[in-house]
Amino acid sequence: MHIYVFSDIELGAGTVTDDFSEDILLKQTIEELQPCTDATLVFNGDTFDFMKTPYKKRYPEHITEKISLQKIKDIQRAHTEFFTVCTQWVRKGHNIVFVYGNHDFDLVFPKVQEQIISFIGKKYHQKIHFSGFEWESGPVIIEHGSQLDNFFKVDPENLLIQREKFGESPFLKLPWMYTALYKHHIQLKEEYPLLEKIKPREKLLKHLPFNFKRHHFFGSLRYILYSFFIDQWKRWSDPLSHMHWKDFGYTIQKLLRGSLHLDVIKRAKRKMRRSKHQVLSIGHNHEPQKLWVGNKVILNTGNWRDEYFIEHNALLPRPKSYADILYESGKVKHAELIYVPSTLPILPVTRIYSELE
Ligand SMILES: [Mn+2]
Repeated sequence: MHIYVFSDIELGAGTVTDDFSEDILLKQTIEELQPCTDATLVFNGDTFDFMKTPYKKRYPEHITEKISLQKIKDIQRAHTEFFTVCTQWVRKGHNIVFVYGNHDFDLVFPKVQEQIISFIGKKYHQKIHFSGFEWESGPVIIEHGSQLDNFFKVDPENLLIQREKFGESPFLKLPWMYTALYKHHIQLKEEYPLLEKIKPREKLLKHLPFNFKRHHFFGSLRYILYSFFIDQWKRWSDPLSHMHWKDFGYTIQKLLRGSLHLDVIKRAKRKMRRSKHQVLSIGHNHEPQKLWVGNKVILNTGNWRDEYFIEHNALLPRPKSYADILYESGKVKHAELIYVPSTLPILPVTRIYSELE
């Protein structure tokens, strides 16, 4: 069995908050894959960026099936090549698996799944699978990684809730951090779409003016305090406003420490030590990495959205990456990360300053 894993593609609707633009590169990469045996292409979460896809130019919090269905249609219109290459792949007799991430557990809605199947080709429906938050095959286990992250973990058995007050349709039970990003940070993202694509964050911070940083630090602090001490009590009947004291603790701690990373590796290692699997593939934190845990391997497949690395006076487009895993009769033959150079142009570092103007 030959498995290819791509994570964090983040296909959006072609708006300013859509961070994916290398459609041709992704299509070519998938077209050029040469599986030895029967193969499965795994899209390991955040394939679709429902989070940053607006609905009627806004970002409604109570996300029903109707809203997610419209979003997936808008995403398809902006990224037809993705669906075309999926069709080519299943036509060859191979399989596709969609694993949920924190930007796309809208995939839980049956109509969203049906719509994706119909974009790829209804007659191939048996080749297209939606596996929830995990997928396993022989010695290989694949999950996005957000379930290992305190901020984005959700209860997979209770992804939907319903409250009369918000209409008859069930809506996604988003974790607090999701709503925070969705309500508070999306404005920042719309205003400064480039900043969030730049790594490492520590280096980016050196280029930002003190007043800008102070303004946004206090903005975030105010938002967290307001959410915890006032807003959730004011809107108690809305389950999405609830902020657990643990969330409060984590966010405050992270903000004060200036820690800007998503911690998933520690938990991934722990999970791997206990697991019967030989290979774990994750994504989520956008840091490609091959890591050994004893004789087992963790492959972090990085991401496919547009990201830059600050080096001297330039913003260098980061390479994309995917996992190539082969196993035969339960034994792993190889498990590698493959890097694909980005086709985006190098930007001068001054683009940071022009965005702030
Ligand atoms: Mn993620």
